[in-house]
Amino acid sequence: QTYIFLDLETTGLVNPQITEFCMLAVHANSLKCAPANIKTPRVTDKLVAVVDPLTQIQQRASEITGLTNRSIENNHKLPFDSEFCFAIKHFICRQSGPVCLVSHNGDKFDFPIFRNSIEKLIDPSHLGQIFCADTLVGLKQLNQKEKGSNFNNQRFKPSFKLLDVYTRCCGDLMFNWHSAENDSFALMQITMCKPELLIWLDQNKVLFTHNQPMYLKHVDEIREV
Ligand code: DCM
Ligand code: MG
Ligand code: MG
Repeated sequence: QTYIFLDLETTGLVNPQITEFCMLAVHANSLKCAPANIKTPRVTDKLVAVVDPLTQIQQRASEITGLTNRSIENNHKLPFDSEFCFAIKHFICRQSGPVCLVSHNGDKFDFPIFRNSIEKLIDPSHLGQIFCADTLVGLKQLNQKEKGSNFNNQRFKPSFKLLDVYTRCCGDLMFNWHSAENDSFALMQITMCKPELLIWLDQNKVLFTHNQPMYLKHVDEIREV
């Protein structure tokens, strides 16, 4: 019934801690029945917050996200604490269920990091029965299918970076990415422009608790794009 587009900014790729959190909730009625020219559903709920990671943000992460330890401290942002966890829980509970979290590279990055952060504070099952699905996996599978049916396309390897997918699907350039809200919003627009991706999400969602928490994996395993 409700898709929650989730994006996290973090301290980096190794032992990542959340620096910015965004959930953008849209009801299936708004996503599926939108007229072709409307890419922004009027009725959306958002939960966006900068959180203090309580650890050093890697330089590269600061460069791309614009978030530094100093700016977070100067603005007196609080850590990912149990109050914030309850805010998330209540945000999810306000949505008409069943709810599916949707994230780009979610299986390897956002879902396990999110799970890791909440698990320290509450039992993840307290979020209710929520599902999750990874658009990166979906778009790659759909691309394989299309390739299979078109011999001329078989050697073309498209990029699956969020901004490249956005340009391909929405026919527009994406600005200011690596902001959790902008990335979530772009992902929502991609999903609206690609009905077959929505069908894929519905057919391939798994329970959120199915994901393992993070991890200390090698960077190559986390980041494919
Ligand atoms: N990240 C990074 N270096 C990159 C890409 C990403 O350290 N080259 C980290 C910092 C970002 C986080 O991953 O905050 C999430 O990336 P994205 O903005 O693509 O969601
Ligand atoms: Mg992301
Ligand atoms: Mg992002």
